[in-house]
Amino acid sequence: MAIDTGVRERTVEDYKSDEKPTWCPGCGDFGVLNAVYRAMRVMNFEPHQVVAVSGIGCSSRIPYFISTYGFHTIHGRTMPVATGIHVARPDLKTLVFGGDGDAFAIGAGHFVHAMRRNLDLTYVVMDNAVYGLTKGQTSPTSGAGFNTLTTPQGNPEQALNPMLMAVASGATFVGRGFSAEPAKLADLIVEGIRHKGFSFIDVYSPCPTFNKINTFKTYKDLVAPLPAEHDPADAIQAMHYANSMDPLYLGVFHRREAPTFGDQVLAQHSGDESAREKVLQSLFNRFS
Ligand SMILES: Cc1ncc(C[n+]2csc(CCOP(=O)(O)OP(=O)(O)O)c2C)c(N)n1
Ligand code: SF4
Repeated sequence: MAIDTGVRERTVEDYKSDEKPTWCPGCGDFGVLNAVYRAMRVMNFEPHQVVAVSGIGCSSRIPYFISTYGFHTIHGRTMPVATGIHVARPDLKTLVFGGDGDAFAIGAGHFVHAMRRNLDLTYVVMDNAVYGLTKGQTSPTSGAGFNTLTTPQGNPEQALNPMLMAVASGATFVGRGFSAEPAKLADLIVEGIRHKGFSFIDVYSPCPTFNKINTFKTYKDLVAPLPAEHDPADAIQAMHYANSMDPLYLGVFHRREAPTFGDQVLAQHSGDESAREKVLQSLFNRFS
C-alpha cells in the first residue's frame, strides 16, 4: 500500500495496513498493536515519518500491520538495524519491536548497549515468556519449572528480570504495561516516545497457545499500578518495585534526563549539524 503523505489530523485507521494480523486468536499481541495504533494517533505522526523495526518472532511481525515504513530484520538484530536507521535518519521516528527471546536472549548484548548509549529510540518488547514462533521453548523470562517440549522436567533456569536489567544498564525511561489494558499501554508508549533518550517498555503479552502459566488470568490477578508516591527519578526505588513478584507493578518505573548518543556525538563536533552528513558520506564513499 502506498504511504499517505497528506498532512492532517490522523485517526487510528490511518495507521492500519492492509495486512491483517496472522496471530492466533486470543494472542496478547493484538492488544499491543491496538495500543501502538492509539499511541501513533495521539502523536499525530505522519506515517511516512515513522519506521517500525522488528526482529523475528510472532511479535516481530508487527511492522506488517502498521502503515509506516517497516524493517523486519533478523532474529536478535533489531538494535543494530534500528541504530543504523536512527543515526542515518534522525528526522524519522524509529520504533522498535520484538519478543522476549529476540530482546533478552539472542539480542541481549545489543539491548544492553543501546540503553547504555541512550539512543533516542522506543523499544516495545512483547513479553510472553516463551518462544511462540518456534512452538513453545523456554525464553529468558520463562519461570523456573516451566514445562515445555525442550524442558520436559521443568525449566532449570531462573527467569531474567528485564526491568532490573534496563535500569541497571542505564535506560533513561523504563516502563511496563499489559496488553489487556491497551488504553493505559498506549499512554505509556506515548510517554516513551516523548521521552528524549532510550525508552524501554516491557509488555505482558500472553501466548495462550504455548504458555499456559503466564496467562491473562495470571497477570490480571497480579498486576497493580505503581504506588502514586513512587518517584521515577529514583533508580533504587525503581529497582525495588521491579523486583516485586506480587504485585507485578505497571507504569513508569524509571525516568531521568541524560544526553543522548546524538547529543554526545554532536558535542564532539562542536555542534556542527553537518558533521553527521560528512561522516556518513565518507562511509558511503568507502563502501560504494
Ligand atoms: C539466528 C536465528 N536463531 C534462531 C532462530 C529461530 N527463532 C525464530 S523466532 C525465535 C524465538 C521467538 O521467540 P520471541 O522472540 O520471544 O518471539 P515470539 O514468537 O514469542 O513473539 C527463534 C529462536 C532464527 N530465526 N534465527
Ligand atoms: S504462538 Fe503464541 S505468540 Fe505466536 S501468535 Fe500464537 S498466541 Fe501469539
